Amino acid sequence: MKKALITGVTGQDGYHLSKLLISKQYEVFGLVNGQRRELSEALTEEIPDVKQVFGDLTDYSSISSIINEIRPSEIYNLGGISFVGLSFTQPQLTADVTALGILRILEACKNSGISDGVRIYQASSSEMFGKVLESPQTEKTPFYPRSPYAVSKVFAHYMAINYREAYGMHVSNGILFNHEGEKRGTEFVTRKITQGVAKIKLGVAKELRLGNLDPKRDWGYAGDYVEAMWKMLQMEIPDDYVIATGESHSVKDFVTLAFKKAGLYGLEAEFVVQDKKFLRPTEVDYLIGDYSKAKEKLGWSPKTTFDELVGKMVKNDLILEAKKIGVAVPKTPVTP
Ligand code: G4F
Repeated sequence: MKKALITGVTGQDGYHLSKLLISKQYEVFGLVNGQRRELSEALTEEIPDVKQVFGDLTDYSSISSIINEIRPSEIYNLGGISFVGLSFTQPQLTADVTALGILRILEACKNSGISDGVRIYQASSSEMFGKVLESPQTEKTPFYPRSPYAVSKVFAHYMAINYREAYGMHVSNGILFNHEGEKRGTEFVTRKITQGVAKIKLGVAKELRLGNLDPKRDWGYAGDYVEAMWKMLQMEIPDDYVIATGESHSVKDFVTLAFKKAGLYGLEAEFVVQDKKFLRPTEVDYLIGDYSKAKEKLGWSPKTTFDELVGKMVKNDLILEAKKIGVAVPKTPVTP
C-alpha cells in the first residue's frame, strides 16, 4: 500500500485529493494543526479514512518527525496561506508558511535519508505570473509576482527545482490556475459570489459586496485538477506543468452567470455593490493558461466547463443556504 502525506489536507484541494488517493487504495496521512480542533473534527467526519498527524509547516521539528515516522512514498504540499488578499496584511506569516514550508519538507526528506524514494508535489500557482509578460502563460513564461503570496510561491517553486537539480530529488511543481468548487472557502471570489447569490435568491441577503469586477481568471474545477497532481507524481521524471482550462473570464462574467443559474437573470446590477475594502494594493488583471504540456505528457485535460462549474457551485450553495433556514430548495434553471 502506497503512503501519501498531504499538507493543507483541510482545504479544498486536500479534500479532493484525499478522496482521490483513498479511491486508489493509498494510506493517506493529513497534516493538521493540533490547535485547530474544529478543522480536525470536520475532517474526521467528512473523510474518516484520512489519518491525521499533528504538526505545522512553520515548525521543522514536527515536519521532520512526521516524515521520519511515516516515510511516505508521496508528499503533496498543498498547505499555506492561500488567500492572496490576506497575504498583504500578513506578509511575514505568508512567507513563513507558503515560502519556507516546502523548504522544511525538502530538508526533512533529505536529512531522513528518504530523498531517493519519495516523490514530492509542490503547489505552485498562476499568481506567480502576476503582471503577465506573455499570454497564454506556459511553463516557460517569466514570473512577475504581484503580492506577498505570489512572491512566496516563486521562492517555493525555485526551491523545489533546486532540490531536484542539486540532489536528484523527485520534486514536481504544478502551476495551477484558479480552481474552484463546492469546497472553496467563502473568502475567495467565486464561492463568495455563489453563496451571496443563493442568499439573495432565498431573500436572506439584499446585496453582494465585491471589489474589482474586471480581473480575468482561468477558472477550472478543483476535482479535475487534483488528478493532475497525482499524475505528475506517477511520472518517472519530475517536471513542472501548467494546469489550466485555456479559457479566461472576468469576475463580472462569473457574477452574471451565477445570477442566471439561480434564476435571477439580469438582476446583478440591482444587487452587486462595489466596495473599496475588497480592492488589492496590486492586482493581477489577466490570467490564461496553456496546458498543452500536461495534455501531451500527463494525458490530462480539464473535464468541467466554466458553465458547469458555476452551475455546480450555485446549486450547492442554494441547497446549503436553504437547509440553514429550513426551507425547500428553490426551483431554478440550474444545470448540474
Ligand atoms: O478568488 P480570489 O481571491 O483568487 P486569486 O487572488 O485569483 O487567487 C486564487 O487563485 C490562485 C491561482 O491563480 C491561487 F494561487 C490562490 O491561492 C487563490 O486560490 O480573487 C480573484 C479575483 C481577484 O482579482 C480579486 O481582486 O477576484 C477579485 N475580487 C473582486 N472582488 C475579489 C472580490 N476577490 C475576493 N476574494 N473577494 C472579493 O470581494
